[in-house]
Amino acid sequence: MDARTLTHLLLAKNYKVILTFRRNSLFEEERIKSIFHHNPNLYLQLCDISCQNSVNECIKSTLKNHNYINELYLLAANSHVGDSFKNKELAIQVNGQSTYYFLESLHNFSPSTRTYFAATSELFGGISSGALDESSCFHPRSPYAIGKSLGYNWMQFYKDTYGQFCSCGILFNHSNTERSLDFFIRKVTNAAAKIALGKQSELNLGNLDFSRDEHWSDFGCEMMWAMLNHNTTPENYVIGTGTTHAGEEYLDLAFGHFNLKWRNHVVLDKSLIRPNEVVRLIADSRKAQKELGWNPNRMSFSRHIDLMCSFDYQLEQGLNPERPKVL
Ligand code: G4F
Repeated sequence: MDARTLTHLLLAKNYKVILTFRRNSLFEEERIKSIFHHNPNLYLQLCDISCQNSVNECIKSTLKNHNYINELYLLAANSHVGDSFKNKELAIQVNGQSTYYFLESLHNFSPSTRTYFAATSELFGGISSGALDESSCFHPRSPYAIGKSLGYNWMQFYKDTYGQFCSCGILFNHSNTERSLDFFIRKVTNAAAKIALGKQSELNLGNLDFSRDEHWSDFGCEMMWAMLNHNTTPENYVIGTGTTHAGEEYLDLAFGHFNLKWRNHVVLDKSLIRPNEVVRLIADSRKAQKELGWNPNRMSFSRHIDLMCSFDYQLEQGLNPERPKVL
């Protein structure tokens, strides 16, 4: 989701964007290029981020073909927290150790490249009260978050030791219509749309006793760019709205959009409950507000859910909705 959203944003700024992709049995290039309407500034580069040799080759061939890499955004991850409990070592490799491969390669071949790493509020592990800022303690509760904490520490290491420009965005939950269907918010908006259309009657969910601080992804991606472009000092920033929403509030708004009652449709599925859970997340983003111009109140949560519900309703009708253009 973030790579797609950020690519839209960078292409609109006339950047030349090189997207890495992993080889698999399907031929992916055409599909990826068509998402961006075959923009001539978009290039694709094969890379398996779990393999040091592949990352090295990727950096070297990008430098050979394009001469320089001004900015590198490390967004690729196994981003499903629940899934990481089943694939623990992969979560460490992909979400953490891959950061070392890129930073070491840049150290050797392109030390002036500015690097962004997608850190996450999952690092904090959640708290019962109060808001979390850049100085709050980390308490990772999943293999996903343990991997991300490794990546975060590699960023600090290359910044402190070699003076590389390394900036971490500690983004709280974020989503837009490019969120995949296995994340709570999109699973809920999409299911509500399908139920409204009579295409589905039940929705299986796990734990509802959580709350999250959720922003529209396009706004968070603007901050990723700002972190690498605002001044000469690399810093880490918390990005969130400062308000938190309970699981049931997501359901109330999404089902309410279609005049439905979620209690008539939601079924508890124990297999979706995680072995350990981040219960409550809320951001203190004052540093980003002051230094990057982050506006935590740019979109209300109800509008956020409405936009996703409207998109999913059109999608489930077989239409081809455009991603919402929001200001
Ligand atoms: O939508 P989720 O899977 O997102 P989660 O775990 O908060 O992580 C997201 O945000 C992080 C930033 O804070 C990112 F780092 C991460 O990559 C990802 O984008 O789950 C949200 C909540 C959880 O408490 C989960 O237990 O929803 C609960 N939940 C209940 N039923 C479910 C389901 N989550 C999912 N994915 N699917 C369910 O059926």
